Amino acid sequence: MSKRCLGCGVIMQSDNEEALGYTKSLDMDYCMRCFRLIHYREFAKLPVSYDENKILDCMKKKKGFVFYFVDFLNICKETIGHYHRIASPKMLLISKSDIIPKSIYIKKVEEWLNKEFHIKDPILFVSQKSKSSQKKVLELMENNQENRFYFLGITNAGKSTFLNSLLDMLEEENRHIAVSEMPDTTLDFIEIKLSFGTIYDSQGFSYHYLDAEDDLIRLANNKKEMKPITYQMKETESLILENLIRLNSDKNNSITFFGSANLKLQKVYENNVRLKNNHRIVLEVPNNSQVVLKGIGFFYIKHACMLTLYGVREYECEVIPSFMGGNV
Ligand SMILES: Nc1nc2c(ncn2[C@@H]2O[C@H](COP(=O)(O)OP(=O)(O)O)[C@@H](O)[C@H]2O)c(=O)[nH]1
Ligand SMILES: [Mg+2]
Repeated sequence: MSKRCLGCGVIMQSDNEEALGYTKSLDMDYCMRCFRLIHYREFAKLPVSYDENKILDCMKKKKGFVFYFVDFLNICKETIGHYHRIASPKMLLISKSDIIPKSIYIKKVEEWLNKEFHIKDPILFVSQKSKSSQKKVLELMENNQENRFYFLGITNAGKSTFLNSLLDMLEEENRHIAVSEMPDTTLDFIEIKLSFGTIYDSQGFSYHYLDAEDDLIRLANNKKEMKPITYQMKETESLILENLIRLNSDKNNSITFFGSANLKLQKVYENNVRLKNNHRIVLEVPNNSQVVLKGIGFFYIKHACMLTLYGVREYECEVIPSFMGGNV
């Protein structure tokens, strides 16, 4: 039987150094790509892009319970859309909940998810740091009539990290899966057999996250509670996020950034031309909206406006009603 890499799930091979799954010796547990990632933190980008229909089609043939992960910063119609397309019994997990500011009332976020994203099934907030969320998921699995559990969700949501925390809890840390700050770390289903059933980690659904430098994606990967900063903006001012995005509201506005504190934001005046030559889009933003920059974070925009963004494509962002303000 072909052997799968414990880190990313692809079938291992020792013939082609350039192809996925390469290992010098088939006795190893990890392919070369995962070995280098785990030991030297070297990340090799994928030569191919994956297709979410592949996972959805695959799930049609499988019987089991799905835990669907979306991290708090990437909640939007595209990422939740895949959840609705899964026919199996399922539960939505909002991951990386450790970065949610304590001032945000979780119940309100839950109501917002019910109302705006039509989530009927229960929702759970989970994180690598929350032992209670890990216990809850273990309990759900132990008391479930299914004995196959699929960890699906968007790429980089923290699926493999969460599974590793469960393995730690069960004192099975020698079976860790490869994780990284970059999307596309897990490449296929990885099967972990446990006493109460089998967990399958997956490659995850890709989505239209912002095409940014690797270093920036790493910076955007927040490991601490967020401290959102609110900017009182005049119509003549713009906000610049790193050297990536420029944003301007055509009216005086109050704009709050939710994202990694490692990302620098700067206020500039109209006569500053930075990033103005980049691709430009104009969005109609209603009162109390969130503009999600997929893969990076989101801006809360208090007042209705026309918002100009430089450095972003239409499909890399979404305007959604916010859980802040008076929407919920
Ligand atoms: N703040 C925070 N970061 C996390 C958490 N879980 C994972 N991460 C980070 O998110 C990135 C992606 O994690 P990974 O498990 O590879 O995601 P996957 O693609 O869904 O399997 C890594 O940099 C992790 O350190 C969490 O609970 N909280
Ligand atoms: Mg993974």
